[in-house]
Amino acid sequence: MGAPFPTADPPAPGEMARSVRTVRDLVRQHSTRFERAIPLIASENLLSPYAKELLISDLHSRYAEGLPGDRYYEGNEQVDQVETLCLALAKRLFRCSFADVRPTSGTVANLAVLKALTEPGDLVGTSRLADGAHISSAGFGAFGLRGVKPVYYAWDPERMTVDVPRTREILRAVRPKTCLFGLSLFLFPMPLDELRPTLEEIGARGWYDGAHVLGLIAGGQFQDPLHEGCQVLSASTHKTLPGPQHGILLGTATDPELEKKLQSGAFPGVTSNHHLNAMAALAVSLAEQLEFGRDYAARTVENARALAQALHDKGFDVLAPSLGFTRSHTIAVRVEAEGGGEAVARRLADAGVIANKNLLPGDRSPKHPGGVRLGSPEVTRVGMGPREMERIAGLFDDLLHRGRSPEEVRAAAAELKSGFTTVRYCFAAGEAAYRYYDLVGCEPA
Ligand code: DSN
Repeated sequence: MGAPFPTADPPAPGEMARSVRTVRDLVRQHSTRFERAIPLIASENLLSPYAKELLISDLHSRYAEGLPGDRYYEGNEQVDQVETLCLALAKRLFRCSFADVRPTSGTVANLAVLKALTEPGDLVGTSRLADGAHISSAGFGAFGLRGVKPVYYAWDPERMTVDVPRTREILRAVRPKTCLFGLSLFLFPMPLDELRPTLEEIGARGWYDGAHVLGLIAGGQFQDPLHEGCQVLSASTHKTLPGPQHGILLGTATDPELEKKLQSGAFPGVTSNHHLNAMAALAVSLAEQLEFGRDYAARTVENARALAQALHDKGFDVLAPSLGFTRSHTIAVRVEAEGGGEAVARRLADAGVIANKNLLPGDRSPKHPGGVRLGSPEVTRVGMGPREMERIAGLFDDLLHRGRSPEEVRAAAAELKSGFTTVRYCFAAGEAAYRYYDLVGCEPA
């Protein structure tokens, strides 16, 4: 008897094994490529070995809707203890009284906040995408899903942050109930202290999307929004905080009603299960950050500034030179003279340097970004320092100014990277030469 309902055509002999092998081969090729590359995507990082191991644990197969001690499923005793520890570590690391580790990504965390703080039709203060905001703020992103309307802050392109006097005028005129601060091209702190009196005056809540700078906040290298007037901090947990791909909500103790709303925003609002394997990996990452995060964050910022300076010295148009280029993990380079953001990012990738094209303030068309965004989290994580940042700037110079071929530069990038394939600033560091890029497992028959 055939299947009672329609099914796909049966696979050809060997089709399954070919598919499995193809996927494994492609992932191997990807891993090898990254092992030999200089990874400069500002939003990426490497997991520690102990955290990574938990991603393939049995937790991956389980459900635990609800909160510790109040679940909809049985069998969650150990999960409850892991989550309780994860929450305690998060509160300790960020010196705050509220945490929720159930959002499964930064965008999901933002949706949970939108559900908690806003109603459809509300006005919400934010930055423009062209000024570096995350796509959550866009009509085609989380803002649009919740049906809220953005009220854009004025931008100061010289200081690469919000223009305070003009933004005060906008906020007083429009009076949004919620104001979101935070960027994906996040070079300098937001002027929270300066805008706080205006937010109080108009009765708006401060909300900070700290995805990019979460590890820098934890490590005391960037502004601390929960102690500068924001009631809620949402973030992903895998950028400057080198944890698993997951999300988090953090808050202050000022409003128990708000905390309840954030919790129900997370579940059942925008998640069902919360990816328990990633949540456990996050607990390990938070514990490692309490130990190593201060040093790692300081080295990350130091490397970003060193890379910016070295590129500037080689004639690249790195933004904000008079301000020291950056106070975060990210730098922005205008590359119109080198062919524009898209062409340059592609040429870099061909040469083993992974970055992304990026819109910069003043770009005339969103389809033709004038810059590239570069980040130091991952190169710092594998132990590189200012000397290696100079060598990386040399790769840019060789490829984009001196006419070296992508093959030559790719070989030089691989040579540089070959000394840096061990993840640092984590529990296993020093215990074993852990090669992050290795894959384990047997071949399919
Ligand atoms: N897409 C990420 C970034 O690269 O900034 C943010 O989610």
